[in-house]
Amino acid sequence: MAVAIRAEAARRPTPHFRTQLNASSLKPFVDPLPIPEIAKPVGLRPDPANPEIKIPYYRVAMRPFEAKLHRDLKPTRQWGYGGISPGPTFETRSGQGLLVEWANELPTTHFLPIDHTLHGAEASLPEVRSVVHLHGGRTPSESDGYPEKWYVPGKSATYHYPNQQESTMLWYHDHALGINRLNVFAGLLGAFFVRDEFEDKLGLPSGKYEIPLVIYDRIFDLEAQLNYPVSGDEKQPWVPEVFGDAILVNGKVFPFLEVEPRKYRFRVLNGANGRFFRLTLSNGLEFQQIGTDQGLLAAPVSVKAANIAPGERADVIIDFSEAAGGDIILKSEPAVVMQFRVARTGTKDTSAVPKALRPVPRIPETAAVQTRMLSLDEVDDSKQMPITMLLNDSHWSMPVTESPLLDSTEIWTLINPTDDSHPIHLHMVRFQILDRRPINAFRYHYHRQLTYMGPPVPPETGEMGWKDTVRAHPAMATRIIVKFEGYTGRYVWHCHILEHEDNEMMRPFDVVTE
Ligand SMILES: [Cu+2]
Repeated sequence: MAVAIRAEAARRPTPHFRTQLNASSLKPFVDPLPIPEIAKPVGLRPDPANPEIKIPYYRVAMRPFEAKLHRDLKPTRQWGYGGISPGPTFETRSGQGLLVEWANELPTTHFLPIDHTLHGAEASLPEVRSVVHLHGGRTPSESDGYPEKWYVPGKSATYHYPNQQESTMLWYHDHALGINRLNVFAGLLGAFFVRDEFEDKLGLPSGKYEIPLVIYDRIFDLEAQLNYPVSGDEKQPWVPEVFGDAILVNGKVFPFLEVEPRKYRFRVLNGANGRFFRLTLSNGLEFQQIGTDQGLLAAPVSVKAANIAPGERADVIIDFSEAAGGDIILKSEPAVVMQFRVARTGTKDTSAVPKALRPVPRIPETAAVQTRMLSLDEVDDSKQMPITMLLNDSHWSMPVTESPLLDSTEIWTLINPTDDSHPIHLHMVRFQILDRRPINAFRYHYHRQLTYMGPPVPPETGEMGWKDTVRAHPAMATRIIVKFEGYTGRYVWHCHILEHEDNEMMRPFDVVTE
């Protein structure tokens, strides 16, 4: 047996970073923007919450595939839900539950560099493991995709999504402990829309005028293969962040979209491992943000830029009517993202962007029964290189310390003495951002003394809606107010920079009844 294991280890290629393709050498805007297909149910099954009722049943297999990501690139090996990346888009209705069998039909060896020194990715475990999480879903604990509930090729799990929540854009992606960053980089992500009557009645641009934009960055080698960076230490290939120079939208590098001179609704998701996007239009055109992670804002806000960190969504309206016949580039300085080619004429625009969207009543701070001070920590080696990232100085495997009561409201203060902005995501719940307040990061890091250095800063206008992911900026204490409604059971909260999440920046929490 020992001999067999050694032979297996010898066969495993040593992780190394191959010569990188310079993505700026690729001609931009030569591929049309793909629109991922809509997922289709394969039948009906009894609702686990009420077996009298039958609800749609989907089966989605994770499979390896190859696809051309740019006109001038050879096909790239990827892993995708339904054999595409992004995977099929779910179109669902609020309150109408569904079942998804997520089948792992991946190969048994990984093609990206696993770091076996990370917790949950030990060499004794199967290389290829997967579990699916619906980000932003108010989902029962057993269907939430707990990171330790991974399963291997040949196995599947059937999850129940009750969709008891307001209309918004969710997304599904891999969440397997210790290799989540690699599985998502390989292509395991997709969009999931919840619709409701309230939103239908607003008359927002819809049908072919409502388009998902799933944006992420990748690095390629000279053979157009995914080139996940490594540290140089072959035993510990983990790197603290990944920033690719190729920006993909819906699976194509720097695509273009032909639009009519009218309003469009774009449902934007940052699906990157670690890159933050600050989306602007090349002509300085303002656009309207109408929603954020968990749904519509109270009113549209005019913005010149939309900031979205990994995991966050922005619901935006771009009106191309003043730009008929022109080209507009969507950018995230210094990179280009994609191009809009505006036709000279189009059909009559009967869509509306009402001045009032959906009321977002602010949760009063007095509603909170508990305030938790939670630190975001980076542990460095003697050369100031990060070794691990922690939440509240705690490792994943330590006992649960956050056990909010079901239906209670809490304030979580995320104290960030590090140099990075960490997008912090709580599963199952939605929350509001109260404020961010500058702190003395040095004093907090070394002495655990919290000293404020200025007054609280209110959230950005585009952050005033319901959120599930918040940018906790460096040298700031970011406060969120959360009502733990939905389900009891075990969930997780974590940094959505996937390299951080995989290296301990994730913790369980329990929603309890007493
Ligand atoms: Cu982080």
